[in-house]
Amino acid sequence: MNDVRLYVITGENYHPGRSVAEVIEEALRGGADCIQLRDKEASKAELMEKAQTLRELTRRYNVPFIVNDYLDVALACDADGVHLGQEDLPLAEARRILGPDRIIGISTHNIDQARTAQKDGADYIGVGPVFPTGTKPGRAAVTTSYVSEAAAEITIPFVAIGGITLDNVDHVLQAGASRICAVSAIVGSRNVEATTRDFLSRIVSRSNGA
Ligand code: 3NM
Repeated sequence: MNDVRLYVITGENYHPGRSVAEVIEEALRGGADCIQLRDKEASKAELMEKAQTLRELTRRYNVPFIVNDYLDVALACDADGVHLGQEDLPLAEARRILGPDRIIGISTHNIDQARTAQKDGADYIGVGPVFPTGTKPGRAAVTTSYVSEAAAEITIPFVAIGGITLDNVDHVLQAGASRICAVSAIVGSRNVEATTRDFLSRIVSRSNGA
């Protein structure tokens, strides 16, 4: 996860009438360098089909592929890893099932959760939601101050997530994030490839000290 700069998560509600494969391929063409399948509505069979499609696609672009929530789907499609929430299977059990080589990411919403995830052997953490977001309603925004805390203390890679758009991404980068994760601002945009490219150039210019 070290090299990841722009992590894109699927959100099919944001692109009615277009397939997840089509939209994610545009993000990959724009330079997304990690992809997560997140679908809280699909049946396991549907999820498996999407996972296989995205697995093939991400392999072609040589980009890590992560499955949200479901270890069985991740293993069955040979994903690179899983992403788990605070309420999901504990990290130690997930590690036992997945082995040492697959990536395990954990959502964190405060610095204590981040410390715990790091101590327990997470490969990366999510830090968010930085801003209020309709993609994960009902969860309070942690603001850029949690991004700064994580940047000061956490040594494993972290991705800032939640309500991040081209209008506010510079604040998140200024607060210390070097990896950005987004759903709606990318998969819901009119030109997914161009928007991905714009996000990436902001991230890269910030990490070059611009
Ligand atoms: N996890 P958007 S925020 C999936 O804070 C997810 O753990 C979050 O979507 C967390 O880019 C979030 O559309 C939603 O705001 C991100």
